[in-house]
Amino acid sequence: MSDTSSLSNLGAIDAAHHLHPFSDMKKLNAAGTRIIQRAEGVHIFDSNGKKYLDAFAGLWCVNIGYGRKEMADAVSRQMNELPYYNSFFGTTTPPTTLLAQKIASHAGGKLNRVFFTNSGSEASDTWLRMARVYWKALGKPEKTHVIARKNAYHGSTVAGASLGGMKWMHEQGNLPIDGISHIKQPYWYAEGGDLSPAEFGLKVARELEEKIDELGEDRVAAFVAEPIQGAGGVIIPPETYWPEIARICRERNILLVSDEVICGFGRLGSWFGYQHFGVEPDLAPIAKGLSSGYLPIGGVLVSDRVADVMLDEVGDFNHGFTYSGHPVCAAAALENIRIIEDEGLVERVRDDIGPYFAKGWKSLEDHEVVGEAQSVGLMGGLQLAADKSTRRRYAKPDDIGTMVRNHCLDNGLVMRATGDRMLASPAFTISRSEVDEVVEKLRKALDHLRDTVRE
Ligand code: PXG
Repeated sequence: MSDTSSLSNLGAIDAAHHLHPFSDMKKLNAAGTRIIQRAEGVHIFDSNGKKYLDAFAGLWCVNIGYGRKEMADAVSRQMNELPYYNSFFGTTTPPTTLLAQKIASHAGGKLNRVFFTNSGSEASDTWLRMARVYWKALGKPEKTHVIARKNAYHGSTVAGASLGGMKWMHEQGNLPIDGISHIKQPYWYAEGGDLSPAEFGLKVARELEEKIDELGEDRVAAFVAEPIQGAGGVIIPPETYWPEIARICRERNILLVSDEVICGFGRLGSWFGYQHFGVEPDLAPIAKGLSSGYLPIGGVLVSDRVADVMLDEVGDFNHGFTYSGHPVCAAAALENIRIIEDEGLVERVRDDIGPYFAKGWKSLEDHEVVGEAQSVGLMGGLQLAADKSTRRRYAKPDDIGTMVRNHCLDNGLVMRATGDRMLASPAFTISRSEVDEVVEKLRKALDHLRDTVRE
């Protein structure tokens, strides 16, 4: 579809036939949809030929950048050799098995096995069932409850959206399903009050302990959290948070589940987010960066603790998808990981471009409308504030964030806004001058906010 004339009525066709995810279709159809036609490196181009620097890597996923010919070649080779075969009835395919081994080689510790899915949402459904099956096999059929966090995102299937802590998602479709509770998120800026970040981190972690006491330890199967909450606004927990969570899970004998869908495969400058925070989960859903979004694939990393019980006690796990471990998607993921390894991209994020990004991002904290600007690796969250001296927030956070985001878009920069937080997660291949451009364009949008909104 490189002939732009053939795209001239795509907008009308889209309005007539295409229902977009997470969208108000009436409003979108009235405004008109943006058609993204091609991409290269960190840039995307729309059907009018307008170029944008994509500081969001698609949707937190195109970590090796766009336009990698090696990826197209690897996929094409696999399609020609074996486009599909399942792994249900005692079979597998070479890329599927080799990918499981490759992922385990980076997972470290006792995370030695992978169950494949097509997405992060399916990974949520998968680990939830697996955790319950695990406890039942150990003679604890009552240990089914999961504790998750408010404002978390774990997907959009019935289980994924229930595990997630987004109220506005629960309101549609009678969610959450039974057996899921949500505790506070470690969002110090908005909810920390007079506590120091370190004190607040401990306090919210200990809500887990309180919730376990309330429910009864023998009823709680697992706790799930993103190492850094992504869609919820890049909520970076205080340093005290994760070690305390790990202690509680260990002492109370509940499974720790680290949702690695965004943080996995290098975004924080470590192969997995739990490694950055120095904890080891029992289960870890993955997706996105596993294939850098070139093809859909996800999965669940399974520790020996759980796998041993599944193998020795459970027998059949009655769960799986037609495309679990799809060979072409697995070939894409293998090639993606080869690129990350060969180009040292995890190390680049940790030692080079991550620190460079952090410096530029942090420099925005001097701006009048910025409360704080934090990042880990190439994941940045910037808090907008009406009054930074008191941490007072704007009255209409969604409008404010959208205004900044739209200003960026008009100037050729793709960012994401969650309420009054601006989020960045660029490709690991972004250059220093491209990082400078992100910071400069975002600063201009912040100026625009300062000059237009007076509260
Ligand atoms: N867990 C996490 C932490 C995620 O970020 C999922 C699970 C679900 O993955 P799938 O592949 O089923 O989408 C996600 C997905 C946003 C946005 O606007 C974020 C996601 C998906 C869609 C939009 O930030 N994350």
